[in-house]
Amino acid sequence: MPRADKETSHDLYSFPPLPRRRRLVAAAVAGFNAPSALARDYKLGGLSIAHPWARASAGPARNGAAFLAIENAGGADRLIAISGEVCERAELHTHMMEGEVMKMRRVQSVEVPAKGSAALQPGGFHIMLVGLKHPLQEGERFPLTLTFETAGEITVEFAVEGVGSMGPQGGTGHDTMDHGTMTPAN
Ligand SMILES: [Cu+2]
Repeated sequence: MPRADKETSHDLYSFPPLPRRRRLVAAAVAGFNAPSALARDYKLGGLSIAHPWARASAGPARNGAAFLAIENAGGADRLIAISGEVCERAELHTHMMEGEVMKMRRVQSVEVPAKGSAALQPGGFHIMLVGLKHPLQEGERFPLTLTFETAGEITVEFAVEGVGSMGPQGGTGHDTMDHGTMTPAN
C-alpha cells in the first residue's frame, strides 16, 4: 500500500511498473492527433482544443477525470481554471512519482507553450471532477468552461468514453489509474 498522508490520501493509488508506463505514454503521444468519431475540436484565438473526453464512472464513484489536448499557434498561455455543473468543483491535477508510488497533486495551472502543445491525458495532467452530481455514463456529454490566462474562456463539450478508456487511440484497457475508487477530499 502507498504511504498515506492526510493531505493527499484520497489521491493515492498504485501505478504499474515502468516498462508498461513508458508504453502507455508512447501510445498516448502517438494518438495525440488521432481522429475520433466522438471528438469535436474547438478554437479560441491561437489555441486549438482537441478531443475533450472523460472516463465513465466506475459504479457510484463521486470523482471523475477529464482530458483534452491543446495546440497553440500563438504566444504562451496557461490553462488556469475549469468550471461546470457536472461536479461540485473541477481541479487541475498532475501525477508525480514519489519513490515508487504515483500520486496526484493539484496544480494551479497547465502551461501551454508558444507554438507548442499541452496534453491532459491519463497518467499526466488531468481535470479532476470532484463531487460528481451523477455517475458519468458512456456516450453522455457534458460541458465544462475552460479559462486561459490570455485567451480567455471557452465552453467545450466532453464526451464520456468507457471506464477503461485511455483516450483517442482506443486505449489499452489499463484500469489501475481509474479515479473511480477515490473518495472525495475533505
Ligand atoms: Cu486527479
